[in-house]
Amino acid sequence: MAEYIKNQIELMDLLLGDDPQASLDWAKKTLGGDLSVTDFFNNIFTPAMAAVGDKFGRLDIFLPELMDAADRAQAISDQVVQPMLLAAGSDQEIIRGKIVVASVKGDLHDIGKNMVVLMLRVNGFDVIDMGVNVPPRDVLEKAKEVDADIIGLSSLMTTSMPYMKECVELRDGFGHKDDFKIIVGGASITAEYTAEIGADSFGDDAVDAVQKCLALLDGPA
Ligand code: B1M
Repeated sequence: MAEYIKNQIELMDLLLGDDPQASLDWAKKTLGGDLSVTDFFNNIFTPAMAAVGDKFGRLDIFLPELMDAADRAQAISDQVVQPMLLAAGSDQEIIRGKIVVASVKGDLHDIGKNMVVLMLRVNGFDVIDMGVNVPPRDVLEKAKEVDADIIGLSSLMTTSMPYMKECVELRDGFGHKDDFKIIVGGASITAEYTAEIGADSFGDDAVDAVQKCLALLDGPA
C-alpha cells in the first residue's frame, strides 16, 4: 500500500512537471518490474489522475495544466498500458456478446472509457465504441441497429450523469428493457446512483466492467 502511494505521488508530480516526456519514461520503467499492468492501471495510474483532478478542483492547478496532464496520461495509456494488455489478452475467437459503449452527452472524458473498451475486447466482447459526447437517443438507435446485448455508458461529471438516466428512461419507454442491459461507470458513478436510475449494473473499473458484463449475459443469478 505504501509503495502504491509513493508511486501515485511520483506519477502525479511527473504528470504536472516541466518535462513532458518524464511521465511516459517513468511508466515504462515502473511497468518493467514485477507489477502487473492492471495493477499499475488501477492502483497507480487512476489514483494519480484522481489526484490531478483534486488539485484542479482545489484550484492548485488550472485548465492548461489539466490538459497537459491528460495528454501525458493518454500517451501512457496508448503507448504502454494498452499494448501490454493486448499482448497479455486472450486469443479467444468466441464472441461472448455485443456491447455498445459511449461517454454520455456533454462528456468528453474518454481515457477510462477507452480502457473499458479495450478490456472488453480482449475478453471476447464485440464492442461498438461510439466515442464521446453521445446523446441518449443515438446510443439507443445504435443498440437497435446492431442488435446489442448490452449498452455501456461512461460519465465523469455530475453535469453529464443525468444523460445516463435519460438513456435508461428511453430504453424502458420504447419497450427495450428486456433487449438491452445497461451498465454504467465512471469516477462520479456509484452503485447507489446505478440503482436509483434503474440501470442494470455498475462497473467500478475496467476489470470489474468485464465481470459485470459477463454476469449480465448470464442473466439474474
Ligand atoms: Co476533467 N473533470 N474536465 N478533464 N478530469 C474531472 C472528471 C473532474 C472530477 C476534475 C475535478 O474537478 N476534480 C471534474 C468533474 C467535476 C464534477 O463534475 N464533479 C472535471 C471537469 C470539471 C472538467 C472540465 C469541465 C474542466 C473545464 O473545462 N473547466 C472539462 C469538461 C470537458 C467535458 O467533458 N465536457 C474537463 C476536461 C478534461 C480534459 C479534456 C482536460 C481531460 C480529459 C481527457 C480525456 O479523457 N481524453 C480531463 C481529465 C483528465 C480529468 C481527470 C483529472 C482524470 C480523468 C481520467 O482520465 N481518469 C478527472 C478527475 C477524476 O477522474 N477524478 C477530471 C483516469 C481514468 C482511467 O479513470 O475515467 O475514472 P476513469 O475510468 C475508470 C473508472 O471510472 C471506470 O473504469 C475506468 C478504468 O478503470 N469506468 C467505467 C469509466 N467508465 C466506465 C464505464 C463502465 C464501467 C467502468 O461501464 C460502461
